[in-house]
Amino acid sequence: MRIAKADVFVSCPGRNFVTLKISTDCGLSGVGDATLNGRELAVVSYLRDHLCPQLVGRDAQQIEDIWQYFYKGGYWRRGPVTMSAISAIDMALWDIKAKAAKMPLYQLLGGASRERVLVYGHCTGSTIDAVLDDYARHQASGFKAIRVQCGIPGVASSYGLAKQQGGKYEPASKGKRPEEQIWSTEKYLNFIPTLFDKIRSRFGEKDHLLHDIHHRLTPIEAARFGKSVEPYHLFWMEDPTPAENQACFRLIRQHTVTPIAVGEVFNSIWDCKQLMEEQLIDYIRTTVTHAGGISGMRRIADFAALYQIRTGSHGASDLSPVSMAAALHFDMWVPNFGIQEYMGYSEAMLELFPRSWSFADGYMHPGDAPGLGVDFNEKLAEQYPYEPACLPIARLEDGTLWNW
Ligand code: CS2
Ligand code: MG
Repeated sequence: MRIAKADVFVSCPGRNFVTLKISTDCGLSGVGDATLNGRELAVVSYLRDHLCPQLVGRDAQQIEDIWQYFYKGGYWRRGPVTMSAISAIDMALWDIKAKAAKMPLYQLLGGASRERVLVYGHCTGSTIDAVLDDYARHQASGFKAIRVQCGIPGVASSYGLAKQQGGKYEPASKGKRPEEQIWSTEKYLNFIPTLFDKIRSRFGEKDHLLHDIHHRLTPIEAARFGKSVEPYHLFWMEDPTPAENQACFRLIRQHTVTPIAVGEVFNSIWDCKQLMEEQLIDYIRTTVTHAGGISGMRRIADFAALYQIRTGSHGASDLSPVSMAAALHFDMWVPNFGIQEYMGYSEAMLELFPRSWSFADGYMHPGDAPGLGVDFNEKLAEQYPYEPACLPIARLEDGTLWNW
């Protein structure tokens, strides 16, 4: 089965998605997601100008050899651009292989390890009252696990807030320059325990509560954060501090039993090594789109299992419905599954990517269509050309550039 064509599409049905379609000489084709929010065109060029021409003529069944060919063969290993491109190829080839086997991908991976996939949704609001309303809406739509982000009194723009009340959170803004936001660690740390106290007092203990710190704290501040929310039993605190110096997570661990999730910005197993070997985290957030596709994620999850670390894949809506489909197949199979993020998509996005996955009662299922069970409507995509957009940056109140 030879690869006849590999095409890259950038489409913007409200936000930009990069989609790879690989077609074979036997008529089967597969899709992969290569979206790297705010840096989309770098991956488009990496694929179009460098990898796609080398794919044509290769045997589409040799997924592992193709992965190694682009990983080792590129010489410049790793990095988000390279790995997003490799990920999309890997996803598309697994799609083709599963279609050829006439199986949904999770069957080909080894079969279902569970009946359905627990997902968490995003509850946001600019005030505690707005958060309580949005939380009730999430409960009513079935979610059993809810991430909670709230505006911080006295801070003009916090991470994780929807632009309109009740709307979906979308961090990127249109245009070629990033929006600038202001951050105050002191105000945040003083406010957060009150938020979780209000949630637990109103809604009780039955849901899983999650929170994303989005790399904003230093290790000792993260330790204080973790301790201060222990009475509210969080499922996890996410990205408490940047994970470049992984040894600094030891300090957080010495002070708190609040579980830690890290890894949405990681792109290979090497980024996970120390955090896992020293058991400094509890959940690994890598995704099929940025960490080497299904093949990369399998290696990471098996390594994580040695340390009883479970998966909790990034599933923000800046990862396309193709990524969501691949993630759900992976989640159905992976033995050490923890949870999956699911923010949902707009109608326009869903129309562009017809799919077999479904959501009910706080859980998802990838469906039983052969392959990934997701398609890409190329014709419709012509109506949604690329629109430049950027992720924001954050500054402290005195103007110092901070981690967004
Ligand atoms: C986030 C994302 O979903 C998450 O946990 O941290 O919202 C992240 O900011 C975006 O994916 C960046 O593109
Ligand atoms: Mg996050």
